[in-house]
Amino acid sequence: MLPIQPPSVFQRRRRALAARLDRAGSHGALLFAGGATARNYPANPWPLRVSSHFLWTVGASLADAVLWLRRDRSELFLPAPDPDDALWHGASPDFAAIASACGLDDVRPLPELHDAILAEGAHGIATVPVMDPHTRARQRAWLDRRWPDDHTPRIDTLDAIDLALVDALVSERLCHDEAGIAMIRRAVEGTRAAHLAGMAVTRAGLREADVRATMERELARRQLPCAYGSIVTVHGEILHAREDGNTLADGDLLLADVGGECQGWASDVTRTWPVSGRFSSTQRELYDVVLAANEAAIAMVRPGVRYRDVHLHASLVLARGLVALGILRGEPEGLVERGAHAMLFPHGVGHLLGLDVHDMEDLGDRAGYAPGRSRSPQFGLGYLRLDRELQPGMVVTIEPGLYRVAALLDDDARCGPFVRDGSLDRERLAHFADVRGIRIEDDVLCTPTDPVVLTADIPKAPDAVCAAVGLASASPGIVIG
Ligand SMILES: [Mn+2]
Repeated sequence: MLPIQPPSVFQRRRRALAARLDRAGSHGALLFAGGATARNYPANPWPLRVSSHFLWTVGASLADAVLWLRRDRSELFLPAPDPDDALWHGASPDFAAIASACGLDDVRPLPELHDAILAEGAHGIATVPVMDPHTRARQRAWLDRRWPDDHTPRIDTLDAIDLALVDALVSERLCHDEAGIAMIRRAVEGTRAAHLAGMAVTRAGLREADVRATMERELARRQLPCAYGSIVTVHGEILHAREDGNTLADGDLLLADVGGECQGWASDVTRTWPVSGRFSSTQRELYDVVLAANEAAIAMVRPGVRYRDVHLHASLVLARGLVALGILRGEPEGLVERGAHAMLFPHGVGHLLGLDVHDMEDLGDRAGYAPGRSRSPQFGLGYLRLDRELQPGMVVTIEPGLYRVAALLDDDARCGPFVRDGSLDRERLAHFADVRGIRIEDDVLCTPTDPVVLTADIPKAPDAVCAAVGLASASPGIVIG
């Protein structure tokens, strides 16, 4: 698959990355695309998803390709096509067409790269470990790296030369260029259609899988793969619910966390809506609390604001709402400081979004956390994936939620102290039994001035959500899968 954006986009990125490598004293880098993993036999692979570092610099999705990036030259190396490929997969990619679409100096057969590495010596060439085990084994062998082969190496144990490449990639990829933002917008367009279709088709008696199929259909017909495993569930309290066989009933809330990706650029959106098209009073009260936290956090997405403070402010707005409803007791500031809100909001308020849904999380916290910062030991805050000052061009998710997780509320070590000191009123919470989980997630672009909510057109105000639910049955002319 060749890039839909002009070659100048990738040439500019490669020049910027090469200049950083040069300043770090490295004379070149190999960026491996990675390959498809076989299921039970090689001709039946899992879908190919090449490395995001490769996509960022080359733009094309080419299995087992390797970019050799140097200051004055960008060469792509491709496996020699198997004679049977034309029979089963159609004509092999034309090297000249790839070179032209990606703005490369040359495209050459992969064996020539291996020979060149052997001739030049592997130690001066930087690389980043990829997830695909076959490619990682090749990286270790060709470049003589001593990474463990059973899991992603811890980033801070990489060789200095590789770490310089990691830091150069982080510096370049934290803030997106206009081309990258345009791609996220394209992904968001499809994701919006998916959420509107999901809301429209929802009615009691369907299964979760029916709604998921309707949503993913909107992505598929736009040729957008899912950026992550869709979550469409009446059990919103299961943070990464994967089962989707439950039948929808009036009185349920349906939580849908579904997003498409456009040539790798991701969107990540959650909406929660009532199956009947009407919130109960208890559902509406908690929905309004989550929405207030979502909006307050979005308003803070400005240059120089520390993302941890966005998380803490969202937590404070949630705590205030929960105190007003009698579920939490005490001063909201003190409750957040002690982490009491995490019994109901156990995760971080969001993360970096870009070419990966959790952008650059293959680099551990090297991307998400500013140098010198590390994860908090406190339950809840410790799940925060991003703790940097925001800058124009960054795209982050803002996704506060409220969940009644029985296993967490029954966990005496974590929750007991807050029940015993009266901070959490479990009897009052039980009054909200028709709420299992609510999350409202938007994708937000930091600009020099006001934040831009890329997902603003996907309904989230309660009336707008309710108006969108069930439209397909109300207007039989609308054809749903
Ligand atoms: Mn997310």
